[in-house]
Order: sequence, then structure tokens, then C-alpha cells
Amino acid sequence: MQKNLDAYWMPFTANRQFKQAPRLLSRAEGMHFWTPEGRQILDGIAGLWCVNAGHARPKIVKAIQDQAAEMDFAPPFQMGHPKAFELAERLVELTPQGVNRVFYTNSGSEAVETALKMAIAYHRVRGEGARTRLIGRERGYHGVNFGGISVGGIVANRKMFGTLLGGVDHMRHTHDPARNAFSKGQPEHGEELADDLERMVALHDASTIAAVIVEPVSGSTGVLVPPKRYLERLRSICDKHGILLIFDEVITGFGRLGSPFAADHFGVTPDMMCVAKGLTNGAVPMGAVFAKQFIQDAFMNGPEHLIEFFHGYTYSAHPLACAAALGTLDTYADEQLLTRGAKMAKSFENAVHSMQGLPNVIDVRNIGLVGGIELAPIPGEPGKRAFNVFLDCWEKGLLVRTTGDTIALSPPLIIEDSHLAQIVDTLSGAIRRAGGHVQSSNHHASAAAPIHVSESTHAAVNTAVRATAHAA
Ligand code: PXG
Repeated sequence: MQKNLDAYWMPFTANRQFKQAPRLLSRAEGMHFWTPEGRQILDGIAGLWCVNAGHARPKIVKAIQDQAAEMDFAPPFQMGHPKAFELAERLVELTPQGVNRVFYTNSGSEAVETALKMAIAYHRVRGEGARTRLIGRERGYHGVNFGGISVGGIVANRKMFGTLLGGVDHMRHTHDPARNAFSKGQPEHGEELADDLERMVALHDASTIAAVIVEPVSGSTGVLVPPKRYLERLRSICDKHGILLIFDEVITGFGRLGSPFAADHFGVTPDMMCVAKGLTNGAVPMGAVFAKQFIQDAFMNGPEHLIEFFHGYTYSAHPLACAAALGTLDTYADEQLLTRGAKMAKSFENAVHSMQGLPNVIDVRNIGLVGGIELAPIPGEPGKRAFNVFLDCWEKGLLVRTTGDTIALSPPLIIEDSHLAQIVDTLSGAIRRAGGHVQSSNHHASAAAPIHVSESTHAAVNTAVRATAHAA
């Protein structure tokens, strides 16, 4: 191992703590990582919600190797290469009906910036230049660039960075443990929170609002599943007022919920979708915005020799990324992975809900192959209990993710029952050992306690996320 770890300023990491006791990964295959010492680690979070087909899949590896030898780079502006077009064709076969245009980026954060700019510019090119306002949601995570943190709602990600974008407003988040704790799948209560968008219209007037952006299922803030009928209601309010609906599917895209996209799973089609992560199985950085055709059509005015949309990246449609994405789509198709989550969802649900009743478990949430287990914070030390669980799991050979005091699970879609059993075994042991200030778990979401708990956990998310947690 390197002697000096100082030079690398690590992202979303407690650098000083990490460098005292580094956690290194040096090899990966299938459902597992290995440490440099050869310790096997079960990957409970698909790397970082991205390695949906599992690690080192042969078709993806070969596609990248071949492409690197054939053509390393091609300029993306005023030029193209065949795989960029082939990939877009393949992608729009998978996207919901009508969403058939693809704009490439290199990350989820860039996909978000692209979608927000596209939305504002779309209204302008059709003569509604006053529609510039962007609506996000509390606890939303849309990456780390200025647009994304502005519409996002995670305080720790925003407070250090000045005034952010102007003209942004936020709907309330949908997390309501007092009414919904221990819901399996979509919670019953909270549909009416979509009406916050109506209030924004009443406050700002629809003629000033360009778009609303939400994660269909919020991942980073601790796995918040949308209440039943909530997304449908948001869609109809957008339709009523001519507001574009953007789904940030960076986590939910490519099979995470058991359908190709969350839009399919919930039967709600947005006007634009942001994707990344599972697009290339995490193997090469790539993101994209999928847009309905009418959005692109609106730009196709004016003299034909002029650029229609002044936006793009040096590495848009990078050949290595396109090759990796094509290999990824082949792998998904060969093994029907984009719907495999639906087959595994029930046993996954049973596995995560088996944690109910363990010390300090105050909520369990799940949908598809995403699970969140929320722990009561250690008084005065928000985020620490979950972080202790993370460290314990790591010692015992399981990689999980924590955010605030929520433990998130999002395994590769190739997961088998035996892996689920190992996850339950290791994680439940770690939760027991993290007992400390034991507080009896709330079996039925009825008592008054959860209200208090929700306040403290919300505080935990605001203060601790990305300090300890996003840092894990
Ligand atoms: N949108 C969503 C919904 C995301 O989850 C991004 C945008 C940004 O993507 P990039 O590729 O720019 O990182 C994300 C990223 C976590 C965690 O632990 C989640 C993400 C990133 C880092 C950590 O939950 N999601």
C-alpha cells in the first residue's frame, strides 16, 4: 500500500479519519469486491448504485478494450462516430413511449445541469422566455453542480456554496414516518403533498415556471419511496400548467425497481429523464438526458447551419463510454436484468423487513431492489450509529451505504437468495452490536414516538449527511 495518502483529496469522505484506517478495494467480479489483502467483500450497493449487472462482466470488459484500441477519442462537436448513434437508437427502444431523444453527458450531475438548461431554453425558443423558474424538492439529490444543488434539498450540500441559482423553489419532501413507517413498497399516505406544486403556481404563476425535477425514488437522502398516486398527481399538475416534468432516474434507471425505468414502474412518463450510473454499469463515466421529441423539435428552427443548443462536453458520447454502454445493454438483454429486480423484489422485501424489531430500527423502506433501514440516532451524534454499522459490516465482509442514520441497500441485479441471506446475517448482527443506547423498536407505526424520531432523523440528515455518511 502507498505510504503517503495525503495528496488525494477524497470526495464526500471524512479524509482525516479515512487516512488513519483506509478502506481499500482493488479487484471486483460479479457480486464481490476484494481488498488488496485478498479479503472478499459482498457488494450490497452495486458499487454506488451503478454496477447493476455485477462487476467485470465479459461483454463490457471486451467492448471497452476493443474500443480503446480502435479509436480512443473523437470530437463530439460538429462530428460524430457510429457507436454514439447506435447507442441512442438502442436506448430509445428501452425508454417509455415518446421519450426518444438522447443527449449525452459524463455523469448524473451533468445530466441534471443539461436537463435544467434544456428546460429553460425550450420555453425560450418557443417564445415563453419568462418561464425560467425551477422547482425541486426538499431532501432531493441531483448531483453536486450549481443547478443540481440549487434544486436539490440537502442542506449540507448547499450551505457552503453561497447563493446558488436564483429563481428556485422547493416542494416538501414526502417522508412521513408518523403515518408510513415500515411500509412495504409505496406508502399509503402523502399523495396530497404533490399539491405543493399547485401552491408554487399560485405563488409564482405558471407563466414563470419552466420545470419541476424529482427523483421518482429518492436514494441519496435515505431511500424515500413516493406515496401511492403522488407521481401521477405531479404529472397532472404539470400538464395543467405547461410545466415540464423531469425525473432524475440516475439511481432508478436501468432496472433498479424491476422495470427498465421508474417511469415504467410507476406508469408515469416525464418529459425528460436524467440517467447515468447503470447506463454503463459504472464501468466508464457516462450520463444522459432522455427527452420527448417535442422538446428537441422546438429547437429545430432558424437557419440550418446554426447550432441549435449551445451546450455539450468535450467527452459527450465518448467512444469508450458508448462502447461500455453497448456492452452493458447487451448484458442486460442476455440475462433479462432490467426486469430481474421484479422477480427478486419479494425476497428482497422480506429480507430488509426482517430487520424490523432489531434494536433502534425505527423504519424500514423498500421498493424493487432498493432498501432503507433507518436507525434511531445516538443522542447528540447524528449519523454515528449507522456509520458504526457500516464499519462493522465492512469488517465482516459486506459493503453497505449510510446516509444520516439510514442504511441503504441496492445490490447488483444479479443477486441470488444466498447473497440476501448473507446480507441479512451480517447487517442484523452489526445493527445488534450498534445497540448502545437501546431503544425498543417501533413495530407498528402508530405511537407518538415516530414524530419525535422524524424530527431528529431529519436533523440528522441535514447535519450529518455528507459529513459522516455520504462520506462513507
Ligand atoms: N442524481 C441522482 C438522483 C443521484 O443519485 C446524481 C444525480 C449525480 O450523479 P453523479 O454521477 O454526478 O455522481 C446522483 C448520484 C449515495 C450516493 O450514497 C448517491 C449518488 C452519488 C454519491 C453517493 O446515495 N448519486
